[in-house]
Amino acid sequence: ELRYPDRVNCAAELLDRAAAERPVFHTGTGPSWTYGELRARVDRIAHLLSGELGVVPGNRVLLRGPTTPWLAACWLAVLKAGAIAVTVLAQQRPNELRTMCEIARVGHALCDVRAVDDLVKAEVPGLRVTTYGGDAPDDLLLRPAPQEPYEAVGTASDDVALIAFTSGTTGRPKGCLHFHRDVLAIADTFSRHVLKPLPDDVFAGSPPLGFTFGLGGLVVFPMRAGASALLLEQAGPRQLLPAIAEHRVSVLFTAPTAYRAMLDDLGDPDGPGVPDVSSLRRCVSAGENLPAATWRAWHERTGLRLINGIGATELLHIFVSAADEHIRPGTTGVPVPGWQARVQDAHGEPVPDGEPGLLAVRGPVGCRYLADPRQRQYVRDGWNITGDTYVRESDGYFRYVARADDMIISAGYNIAGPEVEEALLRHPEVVEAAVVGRPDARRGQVVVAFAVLRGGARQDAEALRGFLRQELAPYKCPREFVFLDALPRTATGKLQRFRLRAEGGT
Ligand code: 3SK
Repeated sequence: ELRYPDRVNCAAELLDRAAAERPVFHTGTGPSWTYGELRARVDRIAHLLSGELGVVPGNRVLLRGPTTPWLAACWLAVLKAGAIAVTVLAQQRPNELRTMCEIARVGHALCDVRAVDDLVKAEVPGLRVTTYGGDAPDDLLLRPAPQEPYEAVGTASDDVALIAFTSGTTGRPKGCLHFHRDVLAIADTFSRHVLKPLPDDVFAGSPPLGFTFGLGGLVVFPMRAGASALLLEQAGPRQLLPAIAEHRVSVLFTAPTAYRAMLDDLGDPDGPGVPDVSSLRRCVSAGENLPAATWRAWHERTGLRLINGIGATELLHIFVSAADEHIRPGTTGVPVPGWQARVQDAHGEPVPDGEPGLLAVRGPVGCRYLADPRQRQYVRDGWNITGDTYVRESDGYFRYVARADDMIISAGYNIAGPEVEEALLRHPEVVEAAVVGRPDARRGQVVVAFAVLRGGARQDAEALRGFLRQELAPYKCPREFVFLDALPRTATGKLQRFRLRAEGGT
């Protein structure tokens, strides 16, 4: 069991893990930061927060900006000063920002000057906005501040450190409260037991710091290990590949879609100008289902065993996964040490191995929605119900079936959309696929497939239909096909199936 002292400030813990001269953050453009430089910059910001900005412990401070060392420094300073970081995404629009500020009762904001317009447009009553990274005299980084070390506020281990928002794939955003000890717990469970990071590791990835997937992978995990991270403002597959080669990235965090896109760009290992990814030793895939075909293609091309995982903003990070030789393609893995998982029915009764049911987990971090009645659906009898349908195999491995609300019932058959998507992705011309059920008077629902094709491929629904008939039982085969340029996704990269359900088919 994980034990932390009654008083612990997770920011101070993370900042003190390495010698001053060790690197902590690299960027695509400027010089790297050392732990010593980061500590000094965090302390300056913490002095300003608790001095002239008037922030007191327990105040909620919104953080908004592209992924930069300064955003990470602001996050650490807010926590070190005993305040609560409210993390949002740079893509969120004024009305979304206003809602989140209202829910979290945010009084202050630290905002990258390049992202401030939408925050101003949000017109949040009483919000005091301080920008950083600009040239105005009142810019956070240009204000005179005490030079001496800042003594971290002695927060309790169960004081709230951050509020992370999730809207899932639809609906009013929910603010998830997480404690100082939770931040350490995600590093001491998933990172420690699955990633097993070393001080010389260089972490990188696509999720932004406003998404707890990125906060863990790019700040908490590397710093807990005294390692460093490459923080990229643009971190799509096209930017990641050259950055991996240039910065000798060794631990990578991204989603299955990005692994597929990178595979396309990696092409033939002996071809000319192929990016060098030989520095990679751990590659984490999460955010959505990882098809076995993607796992195999990555393994074949790089020799690396992709680490699959399921996480949630409600539970801060990943709770089911597997390491090294325990990884089994086509499954998510087993409960991460420190976590328990089971599959249960709608009444909370465990279902037998091999049968689908709802994934329920419990461990060192729990879901605590801020003033939201949906708490009662998420946490039942001490178990967190993630909303995913899973099967537990007889050997204890957990296999993803679908989001619970994405099961399709057509003419009495239960069809898991991801199974049909995996079959579509085996077609050489299909780059991305999504499958939904559309209401149908005769069958209840019919299966509709959405496909993004490789550039130049012919949109031929009959050919795809013929291919799928070889791969799937006839009742699972889509009745309709829709060809799109891209699939609709949330700001954190999750597929928005509700949008597809509203689309027309062919
Ligand atoms: O997939 C997610 O939603 C997630 C959330 C937080 C941390 C990690 C992950 C994968």
